[in-house]
Amino acid sequence: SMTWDGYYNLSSINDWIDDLAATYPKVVEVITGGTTYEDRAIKGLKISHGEGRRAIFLEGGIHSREWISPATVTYITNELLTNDNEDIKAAAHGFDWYIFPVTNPDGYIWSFENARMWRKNRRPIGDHIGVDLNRNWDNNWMVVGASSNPARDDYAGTAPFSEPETKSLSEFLTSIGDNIDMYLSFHSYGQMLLIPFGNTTAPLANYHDARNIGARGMGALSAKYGTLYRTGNIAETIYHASGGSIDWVKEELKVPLVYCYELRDNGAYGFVLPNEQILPNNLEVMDSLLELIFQAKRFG
Ligand code: 0X9
Ligand code: ZN
Repeated sequence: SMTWDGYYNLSSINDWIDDLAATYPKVVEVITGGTTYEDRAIKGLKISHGEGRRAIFLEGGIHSREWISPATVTYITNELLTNDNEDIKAAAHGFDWYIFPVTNPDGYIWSFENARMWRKNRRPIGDHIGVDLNRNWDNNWMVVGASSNPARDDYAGTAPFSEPETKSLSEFLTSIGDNIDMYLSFHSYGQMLLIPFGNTTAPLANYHDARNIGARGMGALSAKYGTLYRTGNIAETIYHASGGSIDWVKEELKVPLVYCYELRDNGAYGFVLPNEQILPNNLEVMDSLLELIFQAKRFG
């Protein structure tokens, strides 16, 4: 089992998913969200306490150097399965949960074993390696804040969904899309909760509800340690960038609530967030998630 006092490599996370399915066979199912360039499974799990529930989708680790993302997603998973708190149990039982802690497995291994700051996948493109999987989705592909230069960290790929990871994960998403109430993508760093779209500051149809719900969630996040998050439109709050996962999920799958967390910190340690901050981060994000769910119900 995991203790979240350090970061776990891909095989530890994948073994842990198998352990959960063995421990909770009636509730946990191992699922595959697709396949990577290096032919690894994008391994995840579905938590379900019965038929007919709406779903929440958690996407972690699409940028491999953002290690706090899989750490957060695995922690949430564990809480949903083990915590006896009434609110957590209600969330766990009230929804189907589709959870992928590491959606860029090839990159995650590369970041652990070879280059800590690796962000992209590992597909060779000419003399360079890797596509930014958060620029490769088929929504406003290559419109803004994305590069056509494979040497760059924000290289968008050769075409929309040119990458096996985004293509196969998007196909999995399409298969369940109608059921999803909320989609959360976990990144670091910067302490923000981002709302589509990344190509424009023009508000999406339910922007004001999404922002209200999000801001209340971030209020709950700050209660424990005073950590402050900013909530708002991607283009306004961080920068213009298109081809990201949440934009596609919002526009193509019409999922009502989609958010991108930029987790701790504010730049003191950046992507290399110290071990001591993993649990505090996880605890405050868990508080925010429960509040997001609660507020989403209030706003219908
Ligand atoms: O640039 C990104 O992909 C994200 N920031 S990060 O520092 N983690 O790389 C922001 C993603 C939000 N943008 C869209 N979904 N369009
Ligand atoms: Zn990121």
